[in-house]
Amino acid sequence: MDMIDELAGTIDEKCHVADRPDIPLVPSDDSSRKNAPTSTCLIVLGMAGSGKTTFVENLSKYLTANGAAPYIVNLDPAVRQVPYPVNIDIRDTVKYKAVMKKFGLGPNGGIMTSLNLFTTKFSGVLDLLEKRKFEVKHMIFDTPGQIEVFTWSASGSIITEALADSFPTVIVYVMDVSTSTSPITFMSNMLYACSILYKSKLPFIIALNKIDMVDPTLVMKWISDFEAFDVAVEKEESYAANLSRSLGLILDEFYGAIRTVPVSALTCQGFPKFVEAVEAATLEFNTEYKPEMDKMKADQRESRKLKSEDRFEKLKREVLEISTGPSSSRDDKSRAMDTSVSIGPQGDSNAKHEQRNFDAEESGMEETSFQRFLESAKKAKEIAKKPAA
Ligand SMILES: Nc1nc2c(ncn2[C@@H]2O[C@H](COP(=O)(O)OP(=O)(O)O)[C@@H](O)[C@H]2O)c(=O)[nH]1
Ligand SMILES: [Mg+2]
Repeated sequence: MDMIDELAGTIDEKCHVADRPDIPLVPSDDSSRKNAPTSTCLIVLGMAGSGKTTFVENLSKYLTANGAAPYIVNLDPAVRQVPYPVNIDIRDTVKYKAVMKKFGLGPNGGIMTSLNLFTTKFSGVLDLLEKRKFEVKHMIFDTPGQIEVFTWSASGSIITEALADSFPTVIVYVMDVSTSTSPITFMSNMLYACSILYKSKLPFIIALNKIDMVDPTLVMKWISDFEAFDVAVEKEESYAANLSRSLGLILDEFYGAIRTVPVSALTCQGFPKFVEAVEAATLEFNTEYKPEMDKMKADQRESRKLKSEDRFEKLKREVLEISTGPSSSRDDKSRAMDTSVSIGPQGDSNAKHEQRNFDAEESGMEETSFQRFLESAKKAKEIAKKPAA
């Protein structure tokens, strides 16, 4: 048993999800529910201290007060106290301090490794979510304080993709408005948001947080009007200001692909607008993202099939070259092709064997080129689309 299995073993014993008893459970295979809308997953991301946990806490209170208690998953292994009624808590599965000790890691490595370990058990989480998908309208995922642990790790991508494969999934980027009032920090925040949008390729909402502290009018203006941002950045005298100005022009396209909602996670100000934005993003997922993903998958299967046929033809021609020699005339080759059976069972099985090798090599390349294709197609779609902010 290796170290991960050993840890995962202990995980299962301790990991019993605190499934909230107040949400009634109706079997998801109930035929009357087949076409009912399922829960929307909200993955809450943002810089450390931007207010993710406070946002999840008060959004949960707000939704509960409006008759739709959400299902909440805490993915932050290092949080001391979870201030909301959590349904699945990573801390029940992985003990972050034990992981640090066992692997000799610092705090960030401990958080990252704990999330990786949890991800190895994520199919269990999906099973639990599946059972609840008709019972709750929103499934909310609070993520680790350090944003990069989720956004730039394999486990973050695996979790995001697994959720988007099963449920409408929306990224909620909590952005602290008080750290965005200078054009340069605003631009850094926006670049980060943009990188997450292009990486996740999912409907995206910016929750512009802490508006009880700082008036968001200026930042909202910069998002909707490049000229206003340009005027602000002109007052700055630095290389970063020049860079920000150029980036501002480029990111103008990106702003069209996102919804920005000013909120206060502390006072619940802006939450009704936020819930509306979630509804619009869910619709966008169902009508645009999902069909596109399904089409991409079908195209991928078709392209694999065509490539495979093409390769087989190529292989046949090569076998022919060998059997008839390079100087043979076209007719000779065709004849030899007709009698290819006469090459014998040995030749035939070699051909199949070679094709299998070829297939194995090529499928890796196809995977990469498909990813590239997917990204550029999605990017074009997102840039083209300009929903109202
Ligand atoms: N004034 C104000 N403070 C907030 C708001 N949201 C979060 N905070 C504070 O910001 C700090 C960090 O919040 P937390 O939710 O832990 O951030 P996280 O690291 O992103 O989870 C805490 O002191 C919160 O009380 C808000 O809307 N307004
Ligand atoms: Mg937090």
